[in-house]
Amino acid sequence: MAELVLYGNDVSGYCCKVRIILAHKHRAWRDEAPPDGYGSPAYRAIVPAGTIPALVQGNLVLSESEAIAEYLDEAWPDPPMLPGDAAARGRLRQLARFHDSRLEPPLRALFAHVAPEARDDATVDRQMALYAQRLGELASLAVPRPLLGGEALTLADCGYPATFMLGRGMAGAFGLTVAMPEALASYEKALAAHPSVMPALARCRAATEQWFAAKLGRPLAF
Ligand SMILES: N[C@@H](CCC(=O)N[C@@H](CS)C(=O)NCC(=O)O)C(=O)O
Repeated sequence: MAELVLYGNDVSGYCCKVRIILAHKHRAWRDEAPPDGYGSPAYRAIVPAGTIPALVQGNLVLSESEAIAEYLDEAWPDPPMLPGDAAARGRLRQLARFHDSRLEPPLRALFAHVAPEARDDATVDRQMALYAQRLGELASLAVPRPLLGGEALTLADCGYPATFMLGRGMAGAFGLTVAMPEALASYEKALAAHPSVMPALARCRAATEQWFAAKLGRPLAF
């Protein structure tokens, strides 16, 4: 079987998501940086969308972390990460998509505002309020037991560890606190302690700490 190559970087939460799934499926893979950076002509010659993460396996080139996630789950069904009947699977997909389309975007909108000299305080307040609102919506949508699908890690869980960590970093960078709904606080702890999550999250955290320190001109603990 052709080798799995993951194009990405360490700071991207979407790459972290895919690394968690690869680890949970006990897959060996090779990490590659996009040649000349993501979005470059050299990278687009390999991955037309120009985004990271992308998974390449022989002739197969996949971008979009959700497509990669579902491919990995179908190609290596053990352990199953989208278990249950159609309704259960629909709920898990809903929670996975909620991460990508609702929870993470308010934080992404703040990337350009972390450096103090480039910061717009009104944008920071608006996007951090939106992030807090979306955490509340997630707490209404989900019943972690302790993970979103119960005891076992599912595809619904894999985007959240890096984004919860990034949310804490953003709050720390702006001198704010984000009130984590109680159910999500225990969920975050359960995720961070999961053996398939820990290595990918540690790697993402180290890169994110460096990124914040470079933008802020000082170390940031979060
Ligand atoms: N929906 C995409 C989001 C991935 C994404 O936004 N990646 C960023 C880096 S974290 C990227 O490649 N940005 C380059 C661009 O948008 O051109 C996925 O799930 O893979």
